[in-house]
Amino acid sequence: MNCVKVLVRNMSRSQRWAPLQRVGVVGVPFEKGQKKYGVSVAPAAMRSAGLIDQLKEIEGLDVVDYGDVEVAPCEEKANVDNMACLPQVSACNMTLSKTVSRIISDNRVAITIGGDHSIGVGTVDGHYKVNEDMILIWVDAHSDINTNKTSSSGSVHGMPVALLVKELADYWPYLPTMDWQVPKFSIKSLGYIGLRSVDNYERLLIEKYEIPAFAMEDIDQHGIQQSIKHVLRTLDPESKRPIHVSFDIDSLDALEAPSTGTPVRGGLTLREGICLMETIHSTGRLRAIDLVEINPALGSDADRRRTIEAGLCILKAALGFSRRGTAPRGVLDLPGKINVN
Ligand SMILES: [Mn+2]
Repeated sequence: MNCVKVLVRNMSRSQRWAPLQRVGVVGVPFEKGQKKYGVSVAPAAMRSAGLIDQLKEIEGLDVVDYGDVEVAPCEEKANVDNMACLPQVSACNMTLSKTVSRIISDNRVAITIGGDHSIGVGTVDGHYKVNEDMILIWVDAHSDINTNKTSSSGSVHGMPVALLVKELADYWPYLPTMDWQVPKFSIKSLGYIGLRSVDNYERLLIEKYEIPAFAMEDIDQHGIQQSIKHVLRTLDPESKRPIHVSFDIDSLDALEAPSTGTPVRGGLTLREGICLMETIHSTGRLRAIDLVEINPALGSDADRRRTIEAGLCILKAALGFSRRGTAPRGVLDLPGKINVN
């Protein structure tokens, strides 16, 4: 009796959560959330490395390219202490939020190619506006949850999580130009994977709010697959909420992805990154992926190629590419059909 019940429940769940085979890609050539030149070139570099065609090669995947978000020059000055280029960050994210909302409303997985990680404000804001029950998996060497008061750099790419969550709204001063973004997402729906460079105040917040955070030593202990499964179970015990993955390429070890602005050694191997994304794909509930902080201007040609290739592997793993290979559909039925004639 119990076995039958479990089987029926599992069947209905898998029917309900078959992976969405439709994706929309948007590029964000934006780099004002940090200080190094080059991360804005990543969408063009990813496209010329074959991003769209490689996604189209995944069996059954319907890919639409929504182009790049227009990043208008922003002359507006807004004086907020220790927060560089806030008006530019704000303007870009406002447009991006609308685009991500549109892609998800079109019943597609939103794939956003950054750009620096400040664009996570726009992608999560846009996703949340369509799916208020979404959970957020932040895959990163850093926790990106500083405010302008705790940041040592003043770069907004270290602050997007703190801007997004409602529980930290009171930690911020009034932010001119940011009125469009009202933080409603709850810190209780956030989990981390890959941490290994966390500031003191960031650690305080992770502990205060009991955020499921798997730093590299936790991944060493439990393995990547059990780590992500634990985070997903903690945030969503009933396995029913849409998933947003914000993937910073610096979560990978600097040997795997050297062309990035703030590399940290001792990170995820590419295989762990692939396994992580395959596990998330297998839930059928992935609805948005950000791939950020690839900087093709840093390092040698080989570094640049290796980093872009790693990014492509991560995206493909998230969208159903199988390392085992995929047999063409229907071919095994052919002999029977041929015999009819
Ligand atoms: Mn980041």
